[in-house]
Amino acid sequence: MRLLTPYGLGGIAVLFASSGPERDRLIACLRDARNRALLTTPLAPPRRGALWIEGTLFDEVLVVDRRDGLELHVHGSPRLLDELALRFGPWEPSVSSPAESLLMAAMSVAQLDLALEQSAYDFAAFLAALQREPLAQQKISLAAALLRSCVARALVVPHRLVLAGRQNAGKSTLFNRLLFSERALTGSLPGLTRDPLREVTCLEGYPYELVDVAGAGEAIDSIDAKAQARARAEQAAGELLIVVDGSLGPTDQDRALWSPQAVVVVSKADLPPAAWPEDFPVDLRVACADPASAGRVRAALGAVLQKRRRLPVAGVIFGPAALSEEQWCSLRAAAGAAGLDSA
Ligand SMILES: Nc1nc2c(ncn2[C@@H]2O[C@H](COP(=O)(O)OP(=O)(O)O)[C@@H](O)[C@H]2O)c(=O)[nH]1
Ligand SMILES: [Mg+2]
Repeated sequence: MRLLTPYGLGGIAVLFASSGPERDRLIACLRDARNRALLTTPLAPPRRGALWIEGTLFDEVLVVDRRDGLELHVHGSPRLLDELALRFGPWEPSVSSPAESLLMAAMSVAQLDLALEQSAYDFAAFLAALQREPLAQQKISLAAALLRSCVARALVVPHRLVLAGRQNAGKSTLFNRLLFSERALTGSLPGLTRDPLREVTCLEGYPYELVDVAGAGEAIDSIDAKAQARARAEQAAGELLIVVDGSLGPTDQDRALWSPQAVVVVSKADLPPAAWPEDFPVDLRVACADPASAGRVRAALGAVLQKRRRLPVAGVIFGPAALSEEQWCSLRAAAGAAGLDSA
């Protein structure tokens, strides 16, 4: 049975049982308002019913009998869906390929272009054909597929960036601009950001998971101290976007956070700048206070990140590529078997 709506996100979930035994099994569990077997025929008007399983009323449902199967509208709670999955087998994916799922969920034109390009290929068939080539040719083809797939994966899997820097540096303001929304609380009061906030956005076509966390500084209470500890844990597990208040300059804490992978953004470029130490690299200077700066800030940071990650202009990649984890694993296994280093 397929789940046609996103798992656990809506008040109502739509399930689909295609014709045959799957449909019969479901119909056997349906009762009408008078507790009789629910009779339905393809293209009959939608009917209200009750879903009974093992003598228990599970849910009140809407039954839509379509030509190619039965649609069941149930309540969308994850708990109910899990119980139903136990009885009716695990949900089949409602889309048939990774390219198709990217097509449904694309957040940028570049992702959409990639999804359209990749849906014209059958990756499994491509990989099988490639493995029948003579070894020398196979190695060349696999190396090219690995390269394409690295770019494709960068277009599909959000790259995690955790904001870091002292309280009031402007982290949450930057986070909001990058998201085009007032997602995080901002202000001159220290300790405004507590639980880590995570959002995905596309910059120059590539997806990023941005994590806004509490800033480093004096903890005003035990809640703030815990928030700072959570921030350090997030920062230890992700690549850093260090935000430094340009009117104050970097602190020893900023220096301690720095690594060659970190991206340093100097905020408040509209204010008179502090003296800046020569040995502390800067990747970008921004003025974020005005929401109208969002487009500019997003484009500038997107370009810095794209260059840092050595990624091409986002879009089509001119050949079949691994989009899902599963495809990526099978490509790497094939490369390993052919004697290529795919790390
Ligand atoms: N002038 C100016 N003020 C800014 C800028 N970015 C942030 N601020 C202000 O700095 C203060 C702290 O910002 P916030 O984003 O909450 O800092 P956080 O503690 O690092 O998350 C707020 O009052 C912001 O309005 C900027 O680019 N220019
Ligand atoms: Mg904040």
